[in-house]
Amino acid sequence: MSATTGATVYDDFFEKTALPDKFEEKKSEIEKFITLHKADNRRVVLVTSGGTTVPLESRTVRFIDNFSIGTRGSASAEYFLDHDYAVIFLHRQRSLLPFHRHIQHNILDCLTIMKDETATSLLSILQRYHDAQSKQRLLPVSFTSLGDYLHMLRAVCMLLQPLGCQAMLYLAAAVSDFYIPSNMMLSLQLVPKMLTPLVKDWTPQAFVISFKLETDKSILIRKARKALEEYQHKVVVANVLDTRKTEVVLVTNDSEEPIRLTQEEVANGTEIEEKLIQTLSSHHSKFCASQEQS
Ligand code: 9Z3
Repeated sequence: MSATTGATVYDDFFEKTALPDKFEEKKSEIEKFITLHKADNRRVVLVTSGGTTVPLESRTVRFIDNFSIGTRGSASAEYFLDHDYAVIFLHRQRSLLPFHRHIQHNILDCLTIMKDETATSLLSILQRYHDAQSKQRLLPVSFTSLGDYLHMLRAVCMLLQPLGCQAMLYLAAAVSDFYIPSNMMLSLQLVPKMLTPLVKDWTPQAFVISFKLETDKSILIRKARKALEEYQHKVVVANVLDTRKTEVVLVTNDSEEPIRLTQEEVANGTEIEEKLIQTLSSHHSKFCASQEQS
């Protein structure tokens, strides 16, 4: 039982949920990655991306899924790399991957494009990809089910602890609210809100950013503020389903900062994640500076 949260619901969930395949191997790979970048005093961000599944039976043929294909997470990971972060990319298996996303679904079009001037942009993506690979800055780790996701999330958070404020958590995955505790009975249960132990116990010193997704704009900021109050983390990125690619609001304890793409930026293919990550990276620097002073 956790001394800080005093709550067993979290432990209960983990006890009832099987460990992901190759859990120990994945953990030791992540630990090596973190140690490597800690030695260079580099900031490390955990980006979560894509949707979790909730299996309806033990040999999973049928499951509950959600819409997210991981555009937000995979694009954000690229911009974090541009800002010199090392990135642990915890993503839903077969969802979009950083760099690969530019060609993943249209390889034939891309090969055709290679013949004209648009090839320049693909070459720059290739260059950034090789850079990330050769400097070992990007570690993809996959999950499928809600249980796998939460086990991996907890494990990565614990491993990030030695980095203190140099660690950032960027929780963009679309996480199911419900799970099915037993295969005998198809009853849905509320998933415990893991941000509580995450902020209090798993990575108390890290810079934690969560996302709030709504379909109704009029309640968005209120809900984001409620999450900040409840979990006591640093930033909520609030977004509405239909406009998430052109507008988000960064909500902190004492500010509300809209980030938007202009029509011109939309037309020239700028991604909102470019502006978002630039802003968050500077918030993170200020946070670390304030921690080091105190
Ligand atoms: C988000 O709000 C992400 O921005 C999206 C990205 C999932 C909308 P895509 O993959 O979509 O680019 O298509 N993620 C968080 C969603 C979520 O589950 N939020 C919970 C909530 O709103 C809190 S953890 O209550």
